[in-house]
Amino acid sequence: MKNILTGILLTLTIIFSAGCASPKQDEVKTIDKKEYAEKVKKEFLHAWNAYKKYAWGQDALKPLSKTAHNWYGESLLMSPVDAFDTMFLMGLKDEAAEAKKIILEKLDFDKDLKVQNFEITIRMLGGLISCYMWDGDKQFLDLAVDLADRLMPVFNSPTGMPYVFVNLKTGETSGNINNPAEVGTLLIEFGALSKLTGKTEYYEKAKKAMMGLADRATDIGLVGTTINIETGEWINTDCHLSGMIDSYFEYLLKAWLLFGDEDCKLAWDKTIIAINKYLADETAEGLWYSHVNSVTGERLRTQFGALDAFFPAVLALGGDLERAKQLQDNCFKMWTDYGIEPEQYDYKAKKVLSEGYYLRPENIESAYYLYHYTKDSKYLEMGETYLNSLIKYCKCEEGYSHLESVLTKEKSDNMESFFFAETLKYLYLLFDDEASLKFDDVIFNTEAHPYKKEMLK
Ligand code: DMJ
Repeated sequence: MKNILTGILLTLTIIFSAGCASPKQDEVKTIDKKEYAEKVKKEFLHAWNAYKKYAWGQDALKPLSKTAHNWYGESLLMSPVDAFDTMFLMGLKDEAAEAKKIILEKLDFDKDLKVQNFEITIRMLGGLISCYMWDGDKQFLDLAVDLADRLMPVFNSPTGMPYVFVNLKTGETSGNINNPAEVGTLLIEFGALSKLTGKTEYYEKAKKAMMGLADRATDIGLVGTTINIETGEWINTDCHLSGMIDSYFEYLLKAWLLFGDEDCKLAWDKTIIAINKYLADETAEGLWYSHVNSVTGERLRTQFGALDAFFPAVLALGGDLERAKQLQDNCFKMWTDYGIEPEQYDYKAKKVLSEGYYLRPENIESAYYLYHYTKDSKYLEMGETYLNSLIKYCKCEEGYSHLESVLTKEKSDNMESFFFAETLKYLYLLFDDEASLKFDDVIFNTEAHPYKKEMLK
């Protein structure tokens, strides 16, 4: 009898405590997310206020010397343009209004400046289109059109693939050795502009550039690192997920998802098969992606890095959640092994190849995507780690800085505008529970500017 009673009591205790535990746990998670979203916002303000204090109206803050930096000698207001939609999503109304005011009053592209088409497209054109989509003021769109028209001469090459540089005033182009990232990461921005203005030329030119690469993929379906855009000849045949190629892969998938462009889907389908066949490296310690020769498929280096860490997000967006989860586990490990991630890493030798950390967002971006798709709280915990590491190692008296070395944690005097546009936005959105933005309603450009699908039909 005693045993029976004890059994009943135990069962009741389990049922009772289980019944109480689950809402409590949910409650705790919700409170944590809100709290962390607020913490990220606070850090955004720490960085933004420093920019305002020492670099207002210039491209970027140099946080250690407390001076300003302009990419091309004269300011193109890179930080305000890149940061605007983050402030909008964070509900920082006063800051967003100040940024809007200076952009609309001061931003002028009629300047004799030789600019890099890719960076200006993803940050400035990409940012202005997003400003228009979220704020609604047509003056943002007018600025985007003016800028795009000044960039358009880059496409006047024999192959249609863009030159690297263009002068904003004269339209003079230069730089015939380009790379897949700079050739094939233009269609989301130029395509969106076509949809918003009805002027089809932007879409056509940027798509021709992207297809110029897809059509020149090697027999095994890969691309190299550099290409002569006048002859179409590959110069460097190293294929990888890192800088100079990365966002070309991303835009094949995203252009299909955003515009329903079947040619992009076809190219993406072929490319992802080749990437998983040749670059993927299933090691005893999980999945990595390596460097290979794009012609032969031969593995060249077991090298991965901070930029490559965008790929779990792309895998997840493309529907391959299993590989996405496996790779993200290693991306996170690459971060925690050093307290913060290195720029380049040899995953076989477990050796840092390039020591810097440049406030990059990709690892965080992937955790955000994976949390969206899985709702697994481990990705929130990753977010907590990212935030704590940023505060511990990169926060300065005024703003946030790059690290010269993740080994020594020595700081360096830079704070790129993508820290506002991407790093802090993805971190905020990870904790924000879709309150400011519904993941499925947007496609992010590679600078984390979210484009509303409904406006681009
Ligand atoms: C950003 O400018 C973009 O995300 C680009 O695609 C890669 N590099 C930086 C961030 O690391």
